[in-house]
Amino acid sequence: STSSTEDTKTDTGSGDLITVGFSQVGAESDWRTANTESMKSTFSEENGYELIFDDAQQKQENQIAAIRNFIQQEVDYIVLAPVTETGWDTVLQEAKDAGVPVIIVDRMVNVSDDSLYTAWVGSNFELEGKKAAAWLYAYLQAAGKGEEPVNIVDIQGTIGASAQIGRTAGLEAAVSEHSNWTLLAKVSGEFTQAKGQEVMESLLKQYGDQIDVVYCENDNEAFGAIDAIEAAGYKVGADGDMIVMSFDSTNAGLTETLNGKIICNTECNPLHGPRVQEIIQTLEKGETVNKQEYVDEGIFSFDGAVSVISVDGAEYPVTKVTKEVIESR
Ligand code: GZL
Ligand code: ZN
Repeated sequence: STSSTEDTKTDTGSGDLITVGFSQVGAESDWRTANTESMKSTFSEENGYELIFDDAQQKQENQIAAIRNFIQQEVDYIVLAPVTETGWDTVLQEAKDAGVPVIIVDRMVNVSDDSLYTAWVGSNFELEGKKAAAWLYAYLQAAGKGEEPVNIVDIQGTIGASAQIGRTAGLEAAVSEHSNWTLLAKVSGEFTQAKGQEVMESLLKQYGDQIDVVYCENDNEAFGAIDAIEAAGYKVGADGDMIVMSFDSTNAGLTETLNGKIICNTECNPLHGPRVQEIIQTLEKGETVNKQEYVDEGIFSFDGAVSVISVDGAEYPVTKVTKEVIESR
């Protein structure tokens, strides 16, 4: 496979390390980099692990090859961050037949038999989308624009990734609820800055200043979209031509939220390392683990006009971004 597999263990020969094979999606975004860092720092040799890391460069076939490689190497555990939800049954069956437990992180796998994985740790992506849409509704209400027509474009993530499916679903549920909201277009920005800029350029050619809201499904797409919007001579922000919303709340994303170019940033917690370690430690003791565990996530805004939102009857505080908020994370 063209992916890079690095074995991070310096051979101590001690043999008592727990060997973990981690198949990571790629390095497409700041969020992904933070997620990889969390896994590498958790599964270190001093913590008692040998981590075999594989970067699949966003290609499922590379992830499948990496999993087969881990099975050959007789790792103790396989951790998979699946690029998209489908196409995993065969290789997960091979891992099951080889007796290697598989832990899914971040996005979900859509398999015929969920005994093909032991546990999943990640985000409630549809809730993320619903939170962002609820913030938009409250923001427009607070600005006295609750009844005005609102034209939205959705720069989606990698099509078929749980984060894309959930964030798009959350927005579309709100669009169907608010008759004055129109979803002009949904186009994949593949969670990258380059593609986000390219997609925004074509959306501006097609819709220009008809666009009121740019709903970016991660920070790197938002950075690209902002560059395209400003290059076309428009202004982003509360008092600009259009507002840009985003997901991930990476440090770079919150910095753009602090300066108002991103007006609302729904957090996506990349720190799966500790959760996965808890699961492995529980399994090592022969105990059972929860099938699904959601990580906690907040929502940030530039404009403190909205301090709380409600989704499906539950309330979520909105944190106004400050320098201190960014430094405290
Ligand atoms: C979300 C994760 C997404 C991030 C993007 O948990 O799957 O993939 O939102 C990343 O930044 O590319
Ligand atoms: Zn998330």
